[in-house]
Amino acid sequence: MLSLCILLLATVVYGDDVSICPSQIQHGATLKTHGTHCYEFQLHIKRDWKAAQGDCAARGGTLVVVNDNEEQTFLMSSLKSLSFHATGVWIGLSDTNQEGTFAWVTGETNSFTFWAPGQPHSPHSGRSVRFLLDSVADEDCVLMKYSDSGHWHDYPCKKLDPLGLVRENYPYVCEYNAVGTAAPSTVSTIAPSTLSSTFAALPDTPSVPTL
Ligand SMILES: [Ca+2]
Ligand SMILES: [Ca+2]
Repeated sequence: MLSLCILLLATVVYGDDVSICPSQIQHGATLKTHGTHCYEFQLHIKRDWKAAQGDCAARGGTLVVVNDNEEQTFLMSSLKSLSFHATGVWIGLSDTNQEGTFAWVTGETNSFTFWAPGQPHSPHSGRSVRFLLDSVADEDCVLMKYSDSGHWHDYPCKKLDPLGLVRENYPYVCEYNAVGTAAPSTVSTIAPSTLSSTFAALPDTPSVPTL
């Protein structure tokens, strides 16, 4: 318990100490911490939702799961401090598995939402048109719309034009568990100064729904 307290205290004291972030993530201005989690702001890369989630998963993370208002505020203030000025960023929320039921990529069931008025809004008039136009008709993935005060909007996960070319990709934010947070029982053997070389991977994430 004492060791856990020391770890938490260290987190508070050091704030943006990105040494608690997984070592395989490129460190720099776009890497930030909030609480015991680490956030990688992929603002200069635009991908469709599934590819964005895949990129985060490749480094042991997921698209960001916005658990509460504090995390929402942290994300928006971070985007502002990074001079973000695009439409928005993908977050790890989609209703691909079951239309109308939005689920987080980690399986977390926190109740916080920040939908824009009238959202989610998923027109289904084109549902009978499968093939390429199917993904245009559905809005199953969620964008934190920076240009709308951070409100959430459902967007097509992978928007294609009639020629099948991707026309709508967005930047995104990956979230990672920080060092030691997934295995607190082992903290007592780890001195804070050595935390940077050790981290606990996120638990296996649910498979990404087929889009
Ligand atoms: Ca989170
Ligand atoms: Ca939908």
